[in-house]
Amino acid sequence: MEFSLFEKREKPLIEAALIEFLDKGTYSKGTLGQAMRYSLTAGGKRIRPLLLLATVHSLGGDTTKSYEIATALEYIHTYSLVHDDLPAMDNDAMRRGKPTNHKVYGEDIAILAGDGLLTQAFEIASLGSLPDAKKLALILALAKAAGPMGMVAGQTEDIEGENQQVSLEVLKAIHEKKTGELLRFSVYAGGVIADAPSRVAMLLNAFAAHFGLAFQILDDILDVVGDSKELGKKTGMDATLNKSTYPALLSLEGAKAALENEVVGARKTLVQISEYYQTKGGQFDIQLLSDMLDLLRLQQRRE
Ligand code: GRG
Repeated sequence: MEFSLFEKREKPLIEAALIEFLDKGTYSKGTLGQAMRYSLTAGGKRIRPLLLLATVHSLGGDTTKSYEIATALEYIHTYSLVHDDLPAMDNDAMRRGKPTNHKVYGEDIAILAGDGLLTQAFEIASLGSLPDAKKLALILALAKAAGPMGMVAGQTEDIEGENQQVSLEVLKAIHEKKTGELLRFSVYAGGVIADAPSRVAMLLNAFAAHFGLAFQILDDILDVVGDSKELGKKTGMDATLNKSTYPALLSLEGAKAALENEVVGARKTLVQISEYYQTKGGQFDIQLLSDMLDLLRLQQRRE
């Protein structure tokens, strides 16, 4: 299936699920609920839930049982952006083309809205009709991916790396945690929901690692060459904060080559998954995830 068709079908369902769970919260009508809703509905690309659902679909799994965990994932991603934009962190005024949460609701409520999104994510992840053993495995993996061994650790290392040149190896390790872990979880969760055999789960993990790195390199490239209106946020922030990035360490051309390298690596793992199913029997729809990779590659060529 083409990703563009899949996205057309799934994105409205994701948007509906994001709001449905928010509306179930007793606090949803007050300022806290409004602040949570503001960032949830500010128009994100929904890459992580789409990647999760695309993984489930490509393995022939049931996407209808996946919305709780996909929603929980987007809640956590949204919280991370709200907190990342705070004055104590990146101090951003615009996100997704709109004023950041703290610019509208104040720092105190923005911090609490992030806390609310993070906590409610785990409540949502515990709902739905997946077997309890799968839910438990997913909740554990999500906590690890988002927590002090994953995204929070990456954000800490990123902050500590400001105003100093870090090596490419260190930069990669930061990215793997800060951005990579949630993307890796998206693909992992898809494999769990669709009962991927262990060999496929291993290959999916390799695919996700390449995808995550490609995604972050693209973000670094777009911060240099992207259009701030199109991106919905200020560009050039990495240079302002004196951050080590792929373009800073490798030059723009070097960063583009590194992105291409990750895309090629990711595609190889998809081919290996396809070959596995050809020999063992079973279907794998390679196009969906392959199309998502192409989107990463095309974005950096737009300028
Ligand atoms: C505050 C604990 C804590 C963590 C924040 C992910 C993160 C950690 C900060 C975001 C910083 C950043 C801009 C990273 C680059 C990659 C990235 C996560 C971009 C934003 O994700 P998209 O492109 O955003 O999926 P949308 O708006 O489409 O949801």
